[in-house]
Amino acid sequence: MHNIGSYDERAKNFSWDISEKELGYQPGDNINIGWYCTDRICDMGKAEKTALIWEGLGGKHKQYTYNDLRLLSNTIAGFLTSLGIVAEDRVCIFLDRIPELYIGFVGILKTGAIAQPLFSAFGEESLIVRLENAETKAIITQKKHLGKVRKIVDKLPYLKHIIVVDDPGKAPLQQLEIAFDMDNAERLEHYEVYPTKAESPSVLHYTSGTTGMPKGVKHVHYSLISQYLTAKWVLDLKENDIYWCTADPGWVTGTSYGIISPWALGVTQCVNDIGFSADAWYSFIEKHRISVWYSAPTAIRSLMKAGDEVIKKYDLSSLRHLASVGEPLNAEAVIWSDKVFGLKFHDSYWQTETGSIMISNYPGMPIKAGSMGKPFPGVVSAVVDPESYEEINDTGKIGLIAFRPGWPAMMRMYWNNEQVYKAKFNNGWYIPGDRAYIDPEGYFWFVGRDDDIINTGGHLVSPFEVESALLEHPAVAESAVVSKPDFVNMEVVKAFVCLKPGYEATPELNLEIMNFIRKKLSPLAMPQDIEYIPNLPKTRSGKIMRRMLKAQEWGEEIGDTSTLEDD
Ligand code: 6R9
Repeated sequence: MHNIGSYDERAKNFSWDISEKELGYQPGDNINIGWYCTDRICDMGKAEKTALIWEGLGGKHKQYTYNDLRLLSNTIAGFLTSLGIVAEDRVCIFLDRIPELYIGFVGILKTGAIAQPLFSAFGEESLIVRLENAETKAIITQKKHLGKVRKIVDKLPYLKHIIVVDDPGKAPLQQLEIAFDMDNAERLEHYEVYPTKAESPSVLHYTSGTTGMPKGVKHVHYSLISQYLTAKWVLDLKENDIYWCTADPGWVTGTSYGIISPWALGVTQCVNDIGFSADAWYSFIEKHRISVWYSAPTAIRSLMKAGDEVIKKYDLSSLRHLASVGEPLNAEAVIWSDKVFGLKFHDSYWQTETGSIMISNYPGMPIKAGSMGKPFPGVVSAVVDPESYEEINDTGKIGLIAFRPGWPAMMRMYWNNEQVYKAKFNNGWYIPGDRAYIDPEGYFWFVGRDDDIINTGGHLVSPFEVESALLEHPAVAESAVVSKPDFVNMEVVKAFVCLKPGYEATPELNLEIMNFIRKKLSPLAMPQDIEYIPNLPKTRSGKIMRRMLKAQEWGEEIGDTSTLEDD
């Protein structure tokens, strides 16, 4: 039997009390995610159960029990406290997917500080805007990323500590830097977990905006109530599961469902830091007998591309439930997974801002391939008119997805940006910025984003950030950045560039600009294609018509061009 039982029954009689009761939480109690993920599981008699199985390149392997998690997160928390980190300080984690990332996250939460995970492939520019905005006090990183941090440290007056988790060896530590060796540090049996309450801040994730700089999405410890129950009902996690979430904790899926919920449920989870290849992934599943797998459409399409033959080399019979998030999951991918694994990927839809799964296909509920499924029980959702924000009652009519605020994991604020936060609400709805329609049976079908943000391989990239970075290149006079179609990543970044006088569009310049963005921002933000044009299409008021360039890339109707500048 699935954890959710019957979706229809659950949806009829829902209250978040179900989750609060299972977690032994009562309104007004202390609630600390770090404690829930470690001490509580040990108190429940699972201290010796495996919490984390980790694999790195070159056959590296580490394994930790829940008691190890408890002690090591205490040790990290104690270390941070000894440095003077106090509640609500922002502590950034800038690490590859190594155990210190996962256990460090929990340790930070135990101190009452706010965990700020950043994707380790970020370049200096991506890093600086996020650290500056959050006024981050400490950053936990590793030797290979220290160079990027050192380059920007002088520009960050709030930064007081740079914690290096793999001893920097030859390079002597510089100002603010301090080494911390988790596996060999003295294990702290007792650490007084900070008495955070429901509304105490927990995690700060940065997400790309359409026009401005990235926004810090502030979550609170009470988010656990949503994350726990959605993981239980959507991912169907059970006592004996071996779970693999393929997302990086630099993004919200990797924390909500790659750290918090599996550990709060006391499940064994596997993590690897070995990159992608079909063989490596299938062999990981086979070796660890993974039963529940939460992944993303880009990964699924890459596996489809690798073909069906490779699957036959592996015993994947341990798999019992598959789910996906981050971008549209094509019907073909669902049909393919059913054919090759005998299991359908269950799509789920949510955002950094929502903190937990909002719309999903549930175990036991019939799947319509290509649909995102139905709202999580208790979540009031609709499709609304983009002008009036009134609910659209005609099935099949496209509008904006809307949620009635009130679920526990909802963001509480954009860091230092109340104005943009407020603009996300209208007529009593929270508006995520995506378009969809609802069919007669209540299934949601994703249509597209309602803004210019590029979703490449499930990662959001702001055209504004890429355009700003391009402007810093000496050859670039002006640019417009849009998405272009791609089989695996669904969308990739394409830049239209106007060069300054004296520069010529050569293959060398092309590579140089691509590398410039890769280093400054990240490999995700790097344009896969640059087209040089003499002028950008603009409106009469001078706004770049990205819409037109994008339509051209996607082979769509260009639409109304009456506001275009006459040439
Ligand atoms: C969890 C996460 C959120 C945006 C979201 C939407 C897109 C997410 C989707 C999906 C189609 C799905 N998105 N899930 N689009 N089908 N199942 O991905 O958070 O990084 O904030 O991205 O991703 O556009 O608004 P985040």
